[in-house]
Amino acid sequence: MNKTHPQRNGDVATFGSTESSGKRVNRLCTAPNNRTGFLCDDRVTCVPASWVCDRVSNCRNGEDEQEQLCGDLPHSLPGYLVFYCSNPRSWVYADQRCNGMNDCGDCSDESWSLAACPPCGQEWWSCSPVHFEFCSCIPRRLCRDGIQHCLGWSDEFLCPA
Ligand SMILES: [Ca+2]
Ligand SMILES: [Ca+2]
Repeated sequence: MNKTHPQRNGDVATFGSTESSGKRVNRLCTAPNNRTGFLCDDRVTCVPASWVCDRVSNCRNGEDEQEQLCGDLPHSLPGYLVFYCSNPRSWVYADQRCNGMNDCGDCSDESWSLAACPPCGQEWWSCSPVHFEFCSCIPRRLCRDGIQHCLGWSDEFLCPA
C-alpha cells in the first residue's frame, strides 16, 4: 500500500552521469497533435511540454522529472517548453499556447498578439465566450446543447448542429 515508485530511486544520479559536462542536449521535439514536446533519452519518445515536471515519469528513466529540469520552475526549464503570459509572472507550458483553453487566465496564451495563434480550427466555433475557460472560440460540441456559451448566443442559434 505504501509503496511509492521505488524504481525511481537513483534516477537523478543515473541521468546526471549520462550527461556530458553539464551541457544541455537539445530535446525539442513534436509530440502527437503537433504539440511542443520534450525528447526522452531513448531519442524516440516525445513527451508533451506540459507533462514535464508534472510529477509523473513519462520518460522511461524519468528524465522529464529530473531535479535539474524541475528544481526552479519555470527558469530551470529550457525556453522552448515555456510560454510567458502577458503578465510575465505567469507562465504556461508551450503546448498550452493556442490549444483553445484559457491557461494564462487572461487569454494571452490564446488571443493576444503575444501568442499569435491561427484562427479557430474546424473543431471550433468563433464567438466571445461567456465562460472563463475559453477565449475566442468554443468547441463545436458545445453548440446547440441548450446552454449559452457565447455572449451573443450564436452557439445556440447560428452554429450548425
Ligand atoms: Ca512527467
Ligand atoms: Ca491555452
